[in-house]
Order: sequence, then structure tokens, then C-alpha cells
Amino acid sequence: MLKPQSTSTRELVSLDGLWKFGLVTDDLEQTRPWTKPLDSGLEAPVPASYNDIFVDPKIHDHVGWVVYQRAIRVPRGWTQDKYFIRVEAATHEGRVYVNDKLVAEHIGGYTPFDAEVTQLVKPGEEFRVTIAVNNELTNTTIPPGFIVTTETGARKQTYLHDFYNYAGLARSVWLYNVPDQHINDVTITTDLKESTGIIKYSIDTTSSSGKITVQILDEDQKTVANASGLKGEIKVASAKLWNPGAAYLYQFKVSLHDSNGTVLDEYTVATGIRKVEVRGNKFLINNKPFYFTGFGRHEDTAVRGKGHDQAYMVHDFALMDWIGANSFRTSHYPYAEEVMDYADRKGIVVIDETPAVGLNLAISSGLFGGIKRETWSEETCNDQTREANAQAIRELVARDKNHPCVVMWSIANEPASSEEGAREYFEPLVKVAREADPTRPVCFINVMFAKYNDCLISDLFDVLCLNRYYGWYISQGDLAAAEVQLEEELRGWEKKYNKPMLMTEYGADTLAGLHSLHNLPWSEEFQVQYYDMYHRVFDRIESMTGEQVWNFADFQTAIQIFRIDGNKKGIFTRDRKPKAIAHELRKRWTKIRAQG
Ligand code: GCB
Repeated sequence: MLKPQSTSTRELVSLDGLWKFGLVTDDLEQTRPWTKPLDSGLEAPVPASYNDIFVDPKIHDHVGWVVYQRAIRVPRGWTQDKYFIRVEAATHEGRVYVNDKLVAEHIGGYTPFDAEVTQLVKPGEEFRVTIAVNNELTNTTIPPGFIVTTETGARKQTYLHDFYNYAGLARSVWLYNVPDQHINDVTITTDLKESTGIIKYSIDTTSSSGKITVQILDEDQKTVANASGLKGEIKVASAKLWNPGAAYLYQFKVSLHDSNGTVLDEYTVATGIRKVEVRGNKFLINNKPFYFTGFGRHEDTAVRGKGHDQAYMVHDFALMDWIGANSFRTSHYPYAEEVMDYADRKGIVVIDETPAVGLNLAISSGLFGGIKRETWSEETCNDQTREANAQAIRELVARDKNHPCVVMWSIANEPASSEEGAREYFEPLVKVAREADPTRPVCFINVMFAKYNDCLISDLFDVLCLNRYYGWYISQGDLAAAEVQLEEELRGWEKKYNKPMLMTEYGADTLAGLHSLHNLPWSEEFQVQYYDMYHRVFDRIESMTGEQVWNFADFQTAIQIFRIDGNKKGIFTRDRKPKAIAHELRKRWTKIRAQG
């Protein structure tokens, strides 16, 4: 799944902007809205979630299909080429129609897919494209959800994860071409042997006779190595490494030639040479122990919902740099590809997560009292759910495998890992992840109910990633008791597993501007005390390998009486203003950063 790119042989046309937009309130197959121009009078921006754009509650709370439509012209020069529409994300199911014809279907809301247009429309011609998007979640989707019918007969989407079910076309849409004979895929892994960087690569093309050459360019555009053939190992002497906080990117430039040496296709992958390894209870990047500081985040802003926004992206990274963070987790789904490219360039370390969240029927938005049913059963998360989860892992790895910023895959957040059936569900998925990428560590994110003696799957993974809320959901407000509980538990994990241990979530809801002398939960003072307590404990535990606070910023959730306009555990408010804790974290993390 190579990201569309402009090269000497490829072009791309942005389809971002306003599209005609409409809700589908009757059966999609009966009404066939793609067969005619949409006449709802509505236009929706792409990229953006549609929910908060309009003021109509019917749109905000819609369950089912919506449609986006616009006209596109194929550039007249594309006579020798194949051309596609790339949808970077349609949450959670997308169908692309070219005029009256269905050309692509994709389930999974956060990974890209293509619709080929070549045979249907000639260069120079205009056509109508309709993208239908469905936001429904069921027991066999990832993430899962349940649709209920209320007393009024309305259909309502319920789900177990703690962020609003924003939907639509939240990322870019492109029209792009590739030459008839082209480069299909590039896979790059890197290693280190003393000061020599090793780049292992393999290339897939559609050409049976074409020849491949590879050129490695440094940041001054100087060629530092060459290779040829579909597979190989390239040595870069005295390599400049991709390091956390100090990114260095080589350009891995692939050319496909015919037998006369004429270039048929070209594609370039930004490549950071670095080595990631788990050794004992250490997480090593370039042979040095790495301590994660940073965040669990969300793609979430006012009005746009999950819509990708370059201004917020750059601003958020600037805030992460200001506060001294070196990493984040893409909680709880793959983020826009632009974010991964930017993290590569900025030297930010990423734990890359699938959308497998809410696989735990005992929890509702971090609180107990979810649906009292077994999580792993025929009626709930079953073999089909697991297959959707496997597909989400494969698609995530296929999309992000070449990013140096990605140091670990997280295949699920807080599944019911102590419930019977968890091992049967996860063992095959760990295999899928390791087959898709044998080079990176694999983790899952453990929930507070599945402690070291209860969790049935932790031994399958490389790193222990824990979300803990002592002092918040447990021993609410009592930080002295929480400190004892936290330390006891971390020591228990350390003794049993002796693996690198990472706190991937810990936090307290905090209303910006609420102050108290009495350590009152929800006050800014309490949030400071809460984190102070956790950090005292972490500093006493040898195998702690990092701390990612929950959450970078306040974010929107489904309606819950314990959420006030969303989750307020942000270090920053939803509009990115610092709470008191931001200044405290900055002191700690800039010190850790300075110590290297
Ligand atoms: C969790 C979840 C996260 C929630 C958080 C909370 O454990 O992983 O998605 O937002 O708790 O604030 O309750």
C-alpha cells in the first residue's frame, strides 16, 4: 500500500475540498444514491468527520450510511497509465462508485484503500464519484459496538471505547496514476553493525522483465550507496542514525527500467537507519536504553472531529517538543499517514496501534459496569471479530512498516485479557503480527483488572504495557493508598516477567481552571499531585521503561454522565491550552531528555 507520490513517473491530484453530502435514511441498495446527482443541498469538507460540521442532530447522531459526491476529471495526459482513487480513511466502511458502478469496498475505518478507475473513464473525461461511508459498529467489527433500538424506535450506536464515534472521510482523498509497469511495494528494514548501517530491502513490481536499481541519497542529496535487483542488503558506511529527537533520513530511491535503460517508474521512501531491540528488561534504540516520555493521544479537535489538520498536527508536535516528550502511542487506531511522516522527520518515537479497542465487555469508557456478558463468545467477540482484528494488523503493518518512527506494534487496547478465551483469541494474532513484521517488538495494552497473576496473555508479548488508574477509578482521590497499590503491582509484574515495563496510560480528569487547596479530584492541583505520586513510584522500579500520560489533550466521548463534554484527562485542553500539570511534566521530561 504505497502512499501516492509525485515522482518523474507519477502524478497525484488532491480531491480534498467540499463534496456534496447526504444522509442515507433508507436502504442503500434500494435508493442507489450514486446513480444520480445528490440534491440534499449539503456540502461537507474533506478531510473532516461530518458529525460536528452541521447543527442538525440527525446528522450528528446518524447511524448508517452517508454519501459524498463530486465530479472529477482524469488528466488528459494519463493515456498510458493506470489510475486510482485513494481513500486514506472511510470510517468505518467505505464504498467507491465511479458513475453507476461500484469499484471498491473496504471495511476498517483507519486504513487506506484504492478504487481503480482506468477501464471506466478515459483520460480527459469527467466522471461522477460517490463515496458511501457507514459508521456502524457490530460485534464483528474492529472496534466492536452494538446497535440498539430505543423505545422511540430510533437506532442507536453503542460502543465500549471512550472516544466519540466520529465518522466520514476524515483524511485526504486522491486521484493518482502509476505507469502500466510499476513498483507495487517496497519493504525496508534496517540494522546496525558497529558504525555501518544495513538497509535490507525487497521490492515488488508488476513488471516481469524490468530491472530495479536503488540509490541511497543522504540529506545533502549525495548518493552514498547503490544497489540493483528486487532484493538486497545495502551497507552505508559511517551511517548517520535515526535517533529519538535527532532524526536523520536517507532517501531510498527505487527506479524500474526496461532493458534499454529507460525509466518506467520511480518511487522514493524516506528511510531512517536505526535498530530496535528488547533485551532483558530494557528497550534499546540503537543499542542504548530508551525511556519513553510522552502521551497517549487522539485525533480529535473541535468541529473537525477526527479530521486530519496540518495546523493542529504541527502545533501538537510543537507542544510535545516544548514539554520534552519523545514519544506517543497512536491510541486507539492508526493515525493519518502525514502524522507518521512528520514523526519520522521530527524524531518522535511511535507505538503504532490497531483500532482494536473496546474488546472488553466489563468496561464502559474506563468505568466498570459495561454490558455483563462474556467478551469472548459466539455472540460477542468471536472468530469473525478475530479475523477483522487480524486484517487490521496486516493493513497497519502494510501501511506503516517503513516508518523509522514506529518502534513497536500494539495489537489491542485493554482487551479482556483475564477472561477465559483471551489466549485463544490472541495467540493467532501475535503470530499474524510477527509474520507481517518479524523485526519490531509486539505489545498489547493491559487493563487494570488483569493483574500479573490474572492476565492470560502477557507472556506472548515483548513489552509489558500497563494502563493504571490508582487514585482515580480505584482508591478515588486517596493518593497515599494508591501509591502503595501501584508499587505493589509494578513489583509483582517485574518479579514475574522481568520484561521492559511501560505505563501507557495513567491520568485524572481535570477541569481547567478548577482549583483547590484540599487535593480535590478534578482540580488542577490534584492532577499535579497524582502525577507526582506515579513518578515517585516509577523512579523506584528498575524495569520501568517509560511513561505515557493519558491524555495529550481533552477529547470528545460518547455521552456519559461521568464525562463533562468529553474526557478531561488532557494535559492540554481540547484547544491546546496548558493545565498546571503541563509545566510540571515539562520540568521532569526536559530533564530526562537532557540526560539522554
Ligand atoms: C482507559 C482507556 C482510554 C480511556 C481512559 C479513561 O483505560 O484505554 O481509552 O479514555 O481509560 O480516561 O477512562
